[in-house]
Amino acid sequence: MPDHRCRLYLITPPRIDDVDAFAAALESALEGGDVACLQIRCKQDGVLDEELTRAVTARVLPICHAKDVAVIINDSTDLALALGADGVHLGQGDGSVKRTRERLGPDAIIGATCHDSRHLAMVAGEAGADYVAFGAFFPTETKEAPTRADLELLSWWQEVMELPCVAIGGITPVNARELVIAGADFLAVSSGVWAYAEGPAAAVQAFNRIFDETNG
Ligand code: 3NM
Repeated sequence: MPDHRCRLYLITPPRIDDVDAFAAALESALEGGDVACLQIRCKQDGVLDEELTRAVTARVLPICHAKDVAVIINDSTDLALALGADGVHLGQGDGSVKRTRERLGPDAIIGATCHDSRHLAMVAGEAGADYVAFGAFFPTETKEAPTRADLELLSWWQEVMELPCVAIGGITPVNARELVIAGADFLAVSSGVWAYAEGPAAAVQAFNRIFDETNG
């Protein structure tokens, strides 16, 4: 059992056609229970949609900040700076953690995608990342995930490292429990919340119930 409570790390849906409708869905989701942060991930065929990122971020920042939910921009330090977000999530090709820290300052949240690699995660940690993300744990249609990560990686990281780890990829309330027990500090979820049959608020509630039950 983990000795601290796992938290939900929301990721925007793979498509946002209507920013206001998404804002309403987000407000509903945040009524469902605790959410640590929202990652704004607006990509079309793997390419960052800058205009949509700007529109979504401007719309959701006040909603998130009213609920103490941090806003993290996927891939772009420039946009994180320009939009006044709380941090950035870096893919392996999105620039170095060290340089990003210099640009964003000590208080910004900087996360790093580390796939299934202990080595990449240790490098990111050394460079000053605030969290490392491992995945994909389960099949996902949200992204063409290049690697599959396993529970043993989470357990090892939790045992050896202080730095928080985020589990990502295909996570739903049905498969979340084993990740929490293995040692994930955060579960990063997109479709497991937005496509949940009973709606996003019920999904957030279901995840939080699991976090309560597995909190050692
Ligand atoms: N990164 P869903 S998997 C954005 O493996 C992302 O690095 C992944 O969305 C990785 O919760 C993934 O819908 C998709 O599977 C997450």
